[in-house]
Amino acid sequence: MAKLTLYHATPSRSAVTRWMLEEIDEPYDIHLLSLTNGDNRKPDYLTVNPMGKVPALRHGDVVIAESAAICTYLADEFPKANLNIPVGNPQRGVYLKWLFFGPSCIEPAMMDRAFPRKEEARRAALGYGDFDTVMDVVAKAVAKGPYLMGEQFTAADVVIGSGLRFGMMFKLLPERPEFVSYVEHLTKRPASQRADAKDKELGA
Ligand SMILES: N[C@@H](CCC(=O)N[C@@H](CS)C(=O)NCC(=O)O)C(=O)O
Repeated sequence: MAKLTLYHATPSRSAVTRWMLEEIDEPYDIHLLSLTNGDNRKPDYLTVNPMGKVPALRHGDVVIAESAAICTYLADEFPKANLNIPVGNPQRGVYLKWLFFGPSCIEPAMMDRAFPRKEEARRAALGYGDFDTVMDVVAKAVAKGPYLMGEQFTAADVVIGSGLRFGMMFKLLPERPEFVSYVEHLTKRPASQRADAKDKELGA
């Protein structure tokens, strides 16, 4: 089987993909980069991800960047883990919506709030609309539980759950009761706990 290597830094958004790798329960290697030392901007790594960002994942000859894309890829590539909604299942549309909602709505809404613009942008011009609507839509989706897709835990929970978890941890997102209980439930998963423990060890 083709080897999996995660280009990783801790703490960083790469934690999302480490959790996903633990969920699929396949062997993988870690290529650790120090963001503090600027390893992510060195020529060697720019050939892996010209954006100079972590994470990136190498699987055999293919290299994938962008945490949500990596989670989507792994879920489809390793269907035995039952973390995807396959092509042909009508629910895949909703599943993909949530996978894209993380990087295209939650993340920019959160970062625009953390680093406000000098001039207010028109709501219609922003892909996410406005912060409060994004929060309301996510709160409603996670309130039903236990997972975004109902009874099935999927890669979408890894992406959205991580976004909410780290957003609240860094005080960039409100600690809404729906977010808190959803994240608490997700972080009890053995794969999430393994990923945290391994990253803690790396960071020590
Ligand atoms: N959209 C990217 C964002 C990745 C990202 O911003 N990673 C940060 C770490 S949290 C990084 O590599 N920062 C180093 C830098 O930009 O110099 C993803 O979700 O994978």
